[in-house]
Amino acid sequence: MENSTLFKQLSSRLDKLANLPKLDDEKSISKLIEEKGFSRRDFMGWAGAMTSMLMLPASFTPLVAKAAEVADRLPLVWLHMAECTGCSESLLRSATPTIDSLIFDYISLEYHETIMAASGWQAEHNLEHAMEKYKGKYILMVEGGIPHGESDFYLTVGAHGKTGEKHAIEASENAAAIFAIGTCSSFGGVQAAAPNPTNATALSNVTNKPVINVPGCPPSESNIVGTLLHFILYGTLPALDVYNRPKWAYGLRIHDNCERRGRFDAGEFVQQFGDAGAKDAYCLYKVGCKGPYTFNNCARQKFNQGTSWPVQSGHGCMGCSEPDFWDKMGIVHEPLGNRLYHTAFGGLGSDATADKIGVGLITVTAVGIAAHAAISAIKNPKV
Ligand code: FSX
Ligand code: SF4
Ligand code: F3S
Repeated sequence: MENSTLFKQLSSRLDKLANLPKLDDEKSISKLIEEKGFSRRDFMGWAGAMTSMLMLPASFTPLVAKAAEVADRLPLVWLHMAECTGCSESLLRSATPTIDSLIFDYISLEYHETIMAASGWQAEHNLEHAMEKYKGKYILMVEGGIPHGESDFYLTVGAHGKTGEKHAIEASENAAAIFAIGTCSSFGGVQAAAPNPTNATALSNVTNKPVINVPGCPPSESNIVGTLLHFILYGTLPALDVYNRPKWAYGLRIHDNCERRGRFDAGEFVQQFGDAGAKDAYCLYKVGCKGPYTFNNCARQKFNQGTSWPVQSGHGCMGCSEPDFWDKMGIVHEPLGNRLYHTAFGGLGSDATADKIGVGLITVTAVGIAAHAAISAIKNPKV
């Protein structure tokens, strides 16, 4: 689509949203920004960065700013399942609030167990009320894996002791859009790791509605807010990869944008934590970095107000935005190539599962990556 046509299309959607009643007349994004000590310039800078993250031309920045301004027109329901609450923490618990986290202060968060004041019967009532009042209009974000089948009683929520699975299914029924926030909700996550005693599974396995996965354990605050802004702007689903992840965030490997990539290409590897290579920011592949097999934008977006990300802090990527990373990405501090070498010619044998496509890709890539690391060790035995 031509940029000018897209611009008009997004503008007219935002105009329609702007005409919907504000959920709180007293609140406005500009007031909130000022209260928290940001200037209009900071806000526009943030909107510019968001625009580029969403892979839109810079001329769309005013639209992204407007999308943030009308974010309060869309009610949001956020459910917690089996997880550590790291996804919410990623977004909300920064020492200094970012503009990303302000958007969540501003949006009409109708239900969120971590931050709402209500509890017990009242909380459950609020959820039912929001789902009824905003039927077909609310955005649903679900965090956490969902114990299901015979073991769904490993998770009950609220005064009625309703199972998490039932909550998730009911809330999905009339949502305008559904996002699985974090690897747990997207793919089952840590509690679905073998032997998966609670039979935890992905949100997409318990609802028949379309689910957009925003994985990462946790995902960055910018990927969560970007997801929301994308929906406000377009009102449709983003382009997705094979695991239903938005391509704007998960289209490239960690390895593609890694600041240590030059070290990798030069065959300069950390051999063990604390060695001279580690101090010189050499590549972390040999101490287990799974960046070559992991699709996410951490190297660009970073965490904690954009201060750092795993590789920058000296630890390899653990593959946390990939399905079943606990089981499939192997031992944390060992290169994946060491394991896949043995299985490359016979595939992954009995371990092959429904996401064979991804695993297949990983197998081929892993052989190449491991071969590079092995050859560079011969050429450059000191590193
Ligand atoms: Fe935790 Fe969210 Fe990991 Fe899971 O994050 S950071 S265990 S993805 O569901 O709370
Ligand atoms: Fe970066 Fe890891 Fe790739 Fe090395 S292997 S360049 S540390 S992503
Ligand atoms: Fe996760 Fe790797 Fe990013 S471990 S946070 S996907 S660098």
